[in-house]
Amino acid sequence: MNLQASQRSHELYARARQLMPGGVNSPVRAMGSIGREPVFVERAEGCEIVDVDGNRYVDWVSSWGPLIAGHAHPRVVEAVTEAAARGTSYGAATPGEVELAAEVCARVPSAEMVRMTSSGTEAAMSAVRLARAATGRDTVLKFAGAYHGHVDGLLAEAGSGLATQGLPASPGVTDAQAADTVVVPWNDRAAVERAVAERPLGALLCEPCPANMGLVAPAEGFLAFLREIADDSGALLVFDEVISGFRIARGGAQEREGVMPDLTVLGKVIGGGLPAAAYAGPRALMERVAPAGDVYQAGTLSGNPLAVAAGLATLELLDDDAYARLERTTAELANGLREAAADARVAVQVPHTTGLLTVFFSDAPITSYEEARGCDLEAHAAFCRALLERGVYPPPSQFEAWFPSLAHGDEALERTIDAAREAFEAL
Ligand code: HOZ
Repeated sequence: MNLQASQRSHELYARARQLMPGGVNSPVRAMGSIGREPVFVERAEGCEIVDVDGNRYVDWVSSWGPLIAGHAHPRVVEAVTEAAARGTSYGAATPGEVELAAEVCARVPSAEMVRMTSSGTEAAMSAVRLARAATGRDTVLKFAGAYHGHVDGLLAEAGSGLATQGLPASPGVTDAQAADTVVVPWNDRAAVERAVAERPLGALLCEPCPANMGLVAPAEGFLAFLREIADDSGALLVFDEVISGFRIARGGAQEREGVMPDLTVLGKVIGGGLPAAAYAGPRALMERVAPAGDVYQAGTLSGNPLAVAAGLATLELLDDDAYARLERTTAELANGLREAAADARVAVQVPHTTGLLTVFFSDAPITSYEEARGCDLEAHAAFCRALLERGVYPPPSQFEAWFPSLAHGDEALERTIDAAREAFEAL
């Protein structure tokens, strides 16, 4: 498919750079790391986005995860429209929040109580605060390449946008905040054991299905090992399921892997495309949160009625059949990309799980952030540019994941795999 010249996107980008840092409100959208200008989106429907120049793309970003049902799903649009007509925000309790909290507790195995926030960053920050309060310990452990939002103390060796920009950490984080975080390599048991032996840790924080350094699965038994060492050392185990929650299974990675955290951080799907996130856990722990307890956290737009309506409408669509379809779509996409690369004699790894995959340009499987950083990023960038030129919108960074949705059908798969075949051949 030949696209129109991106004249309007180009003009908007020039204007945007005068008004917003880098011309965007979140760095990866600028597409700088793949060596091109951003696409400015006009509208979206199902699995397609349409840019301001009238170009249509099969969208594999899906707003980075919330849109598991696809863009502008009629049930979600209807729920949000109805909610908006009743008022957009009250700063007061609503019945919808109770319903959504019940739905989260019914789905996420370790959740007995939920506190909603507006973003995953807030939810991760608040979960860590609660873990510190509960253990009386300040230091938390995180993994290199994991991303838990832009919480000051958690930016060290973070994946996602920092990895994309090649930033090891961010200026502006105080030494004291940085000193409260220990970073160890993902899947490295000995490094975790050493960190735990060195000082008391309040929390072991991980993405149980890491997708912010690209998709890098936990090694066999690694999550169970984390559960055990957390118990033995008195640290809390915190799972950041902002991406994996409600996506890789009904109850997220904890259900799929059979390992229960003390606290779970949720985001993305829970808001169905509107700003919502949450943290959840057992009653005894969650009742430390104000006003039930003494750990303070609040938000004007927390539990916003539009976001709650979108989240509930989205979760209603996620039954067993939906997960089976999502699994099939993801597997077909992963297989198609692998075959297209093999036919073009390009070495790639395409790890996938339900609703997530990453294309790594490497001849060996990726098990850590270090290995992810060692992949051929130039080839990845060229691949992304070639896909965009052919009407396929991939995540414009290797340190992210592709997000198949329920709206991606056979035609989208075929268009994508055909474009990928040409893109691999062009490399
Ligand atoms: N870093 C976010 C994905 N992991 C990107 C958010 C955005 O640009 O919308």
